[in-house]
Amino acid sequence: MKPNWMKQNLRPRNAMIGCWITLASPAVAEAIAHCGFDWLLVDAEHAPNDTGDIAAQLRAIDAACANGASVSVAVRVPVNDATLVKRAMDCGAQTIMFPTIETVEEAKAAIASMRFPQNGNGGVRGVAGLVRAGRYGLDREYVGNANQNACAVLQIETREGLHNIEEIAALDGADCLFIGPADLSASLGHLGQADHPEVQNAIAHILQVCTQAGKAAGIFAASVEDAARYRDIGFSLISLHSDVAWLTRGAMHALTDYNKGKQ
Ligand code: 3PY
Ligand code: MG
Repeated sequence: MKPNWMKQNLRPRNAMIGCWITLASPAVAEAIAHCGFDWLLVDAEHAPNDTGDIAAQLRAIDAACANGASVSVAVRVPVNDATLVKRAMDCGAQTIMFPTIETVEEAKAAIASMRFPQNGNGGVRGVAGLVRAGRYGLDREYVGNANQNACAVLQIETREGLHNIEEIAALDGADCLFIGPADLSASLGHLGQADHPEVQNAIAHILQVCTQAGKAAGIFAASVEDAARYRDIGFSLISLHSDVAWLTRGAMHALTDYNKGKQ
């Protein structure tokens, strides 16, 4: 398996621009993989993706990469669960995003679920080499290299996560803390108001804690303007919205232009 580009490049202030893949469609994943983003997120939290769907989208993105694209992939599991992490990693995911990490114990469990037990690392990932990630057993080095390629992106998106942020950021193996603005706003009592000053202060605080801990911070951006602002203040992993947003916005934009021409 190739080294994990995202892990190798995750560091404070090194912005990588990405896109959420939510449409549960290998063709859409493949098409967006050709668009020039640095990374993509195959979402199994809110999108209707089971393990087989994740595998199909990873295959499609790999096909794009074999055909000229260059993009790294993360998979968001629906919940912090070692079995789901194992299955996504066996399919080929090297970077896992965990929703709603609230305590240091949850963060430790997430990190452990990504690692094969080795040298007392606390890893609990079940071992299989005969899986897609290990080229069905033909990659003899897969099992030995998998731990060093494992990249944990932990979502901080609740009041409790915010409260425990220093401890979580200090953990070895917490490669990136990623803000979910929608859930964070709701948890802070401001549903649908990511621009609320309390939410924006929380975002600034998380970024500052990450920077002090030498960790990369990430965030989902709802617009190009937000994404550029997050890049300029030092976020590393930025998602420029999603496949579905670009599809619907593009369609509406084209239709508006067409209708203007009729007047
Ligand atoms: C959130 O905003 O809550 C996310 O998880 C990312 O969109
Ligand atoms: Mg969320």
